[in-house]
Amino acid sequence: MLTLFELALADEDVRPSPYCWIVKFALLHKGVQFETKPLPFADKSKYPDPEYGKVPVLVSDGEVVKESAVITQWLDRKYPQNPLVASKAEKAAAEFYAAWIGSALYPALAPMLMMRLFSVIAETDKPYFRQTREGRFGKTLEEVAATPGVAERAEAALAVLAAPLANHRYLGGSAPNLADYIVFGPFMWQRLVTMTELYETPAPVAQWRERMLDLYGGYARDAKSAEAA
Ligand SMILES: N[C@@H](CCC(=O)N[C@@H](CS)C(=O)NCC(=O)O)C(=O)O
Repeated sequence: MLTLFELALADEDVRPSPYCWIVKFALLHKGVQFETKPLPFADKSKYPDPEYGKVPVLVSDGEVVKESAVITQWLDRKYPQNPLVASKAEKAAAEFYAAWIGSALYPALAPMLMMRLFSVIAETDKPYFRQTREGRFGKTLEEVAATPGVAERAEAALAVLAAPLANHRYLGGSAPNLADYIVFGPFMWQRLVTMTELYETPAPVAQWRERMLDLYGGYARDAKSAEAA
């Protein structure tokens, strides 16, 4: 059995970590059985590798595999059927999208989501969350939430994503591949923190989002959101 460790909010059934969503989709793509286990943000002693202190971590028969990109490569080696990336070109495209979400999408989404996320994490995690995130941003969570122009920034980023999605059902072409799962991570992060529409989504992106929610028996659509908690 494969065990995926992921972060949980105050309601342990709410699991929005975007990098964990990449791995969940990769596991579903492979069709392998897996279980998920919740972890708190702050208490690293509960982590399979406390020193690493991050998720996703996948444990397989005592083997501990860390970091989403390493895990997806490990999955393609261990389960060669139905590759997540079928060629070097697909791998290069996935790497491009990973960099794009980091430079274009997260900087726009994070200010919109940080305070909302803070309000739905466990009380015991709040001091740790505030300290680490404020250290990362170099300002208070309240100041981060007041960042101007983030909806416009998200819309500009999604206009780029709409270009391939206007011509293809998935970033992987006619079927989803790792690029889709990487880009969908931030969308799940947002969806499980808030269902509120925070910006205008171009039609090709909105339609792709619905297709992603429907994959694998509606696995992502059925995921519990903090607003339902
Ligand atoms: N580059 C890593 C990023 C992992 C990461 O940032 N994980 C976050 C959750 S999405 C985390 O573990 N945070 C723990 C913390 O904030 O202490 C990957 O791709 O796996």
